Amino acid sequence: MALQKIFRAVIMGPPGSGKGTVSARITKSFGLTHLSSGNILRAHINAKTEFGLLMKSSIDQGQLVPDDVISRLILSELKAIGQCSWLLDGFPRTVSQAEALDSAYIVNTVINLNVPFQTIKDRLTSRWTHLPSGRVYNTDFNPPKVPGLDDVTGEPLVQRDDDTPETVTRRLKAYETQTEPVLEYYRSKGVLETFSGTETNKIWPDVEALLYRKLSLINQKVA
Ligand code: G5P
Ligand code: MG
Repeated sequence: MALQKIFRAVIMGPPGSGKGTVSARITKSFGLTHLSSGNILRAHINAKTEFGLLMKSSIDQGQLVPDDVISRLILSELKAIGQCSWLLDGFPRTVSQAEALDSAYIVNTVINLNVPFQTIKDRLTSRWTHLPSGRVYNTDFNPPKVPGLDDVTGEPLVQRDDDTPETVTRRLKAYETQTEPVLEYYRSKGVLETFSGTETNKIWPDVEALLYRKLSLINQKVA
């Protein structure tokens, strides 16, 4: 669908709920620019920047990085991509981050993936990632064509340092205490859309239908 007016969306959900997987489908179908806070942080760590090295230990321990640091980083990335429709994945993750985003942009829609914690724990131990692009695979759900290699570049896949069972438990705890209040924040603004389930393939048609509806409305307003 061609976008005539700028559309700004956020995708939320616990670690491993499928934000990256659904974002890739949204990008393909609707052409929004995808910005993942986790991918940006991991790119810094991979490039061994001073900033990345500072953030690495929090991330490896399953803790959130400081609000002011991540808010500044994401707002400057958004400024850099300019006037285009975007989908933010992994940010905001605290009410303070949501307020920082609000001070600069109006968010049109928040997609919330509500996936049970037990489903998530099983998924993350079998996730493989292509770090440079952020593409994700799963040995059960969407295995790469050649085991251990990225489909597009043929480069090696790695397992994330924060995907160990102990760290996943800590990330889920951080989600409950720090991120769940953000759902209430967006609910009270009337922009929250929740999709519940255990399988991305069953959730996806509903997400796609919602976005068709929202984007048609936006395009009609412009016409
Ligand atoms: P991230 O990178 O934002 P998380 O923890 O929010 O990390 P994560 O782990 O990237 O989220 P996801 O994107 O929600 O998960 O899920 P995914 O990768 O698409 O899917 C997970 C796995 O399940 C994949 O292998 C996929 O193929 C598979 N899968 C998908 N659907 C199905 C299905 O239907 N069935 C099956 N069997 N499998 C499926 O953040 C990382 C860290 O960075 C810091 C924090 O330290 C954070 O812990 N950080 C921030 N800190 C502060 N504030 C912020 N805003 C921060 N953002 C990042
Ligand atoms: Mg992700």
